[in-house]
Amino acid sequence: MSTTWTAANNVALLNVDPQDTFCPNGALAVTDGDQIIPALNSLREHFNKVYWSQDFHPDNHISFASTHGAEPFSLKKVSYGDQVMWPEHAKQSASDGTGAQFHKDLVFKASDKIIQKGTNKDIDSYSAFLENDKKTPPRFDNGNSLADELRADGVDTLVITGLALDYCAGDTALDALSEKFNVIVVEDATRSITPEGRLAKIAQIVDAGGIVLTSAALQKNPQLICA
Ligand code: VGL
Ligand code: ZN
Repeated sequence: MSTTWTAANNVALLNVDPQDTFCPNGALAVTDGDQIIPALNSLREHFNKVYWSQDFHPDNHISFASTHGAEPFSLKKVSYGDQVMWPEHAKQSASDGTGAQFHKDLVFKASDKIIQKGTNKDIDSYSAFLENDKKTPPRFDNGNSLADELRADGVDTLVITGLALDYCAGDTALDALSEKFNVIVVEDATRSITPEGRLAKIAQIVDAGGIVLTSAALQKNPQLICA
């Protein structure tokens, strides 16, 4: 058994929204959200290809309760369905707990790629593959969607972590499966907004063909993603 391994070149690590705004003291704090940071830093040592998504909202975003004078966490009908009214979070214009910056302890490398989402004022985007209208993909500056970019980079398998599993990390995993990527979610490298939401999302991911395991299980079975 090897103690050190590197994921094959068709496998990428995708860290979804590990941002201050979703950590304790953030505007949309996920319980213990910051506790995933060491796991993300350890995991990345095993990957040549690392992708990130960043929730990145303009002021007066459609998902903000304040935009509509609505009660936070209520539901509002919008053109693409029911939209949760979130507290202002992940704002491009801020750098406090309502800002969009990544957690400061995360390790980034020059070769990492970041896809920003939720940049359209009128459509929220939980998934890094498709906005909540389930039609429009967030795009890199080169015009590629995340699926386009991954395919161009020779990636067909994603190891997914991040915040929150019941919303953005989970919806990203489900859309990755729809796009025919193989998906492994590292359970303990995620946290969730609600426990019920977490269980429901895990069931959906497994149902759709995804694998959900712990980082300990992955460390013991690196052949799952090694050449
Ligand atoms: C998220 C709600 C609103 C997330 C983002 O990253 O899970 N959740 N915006
Ligand atoms: Zn958001």
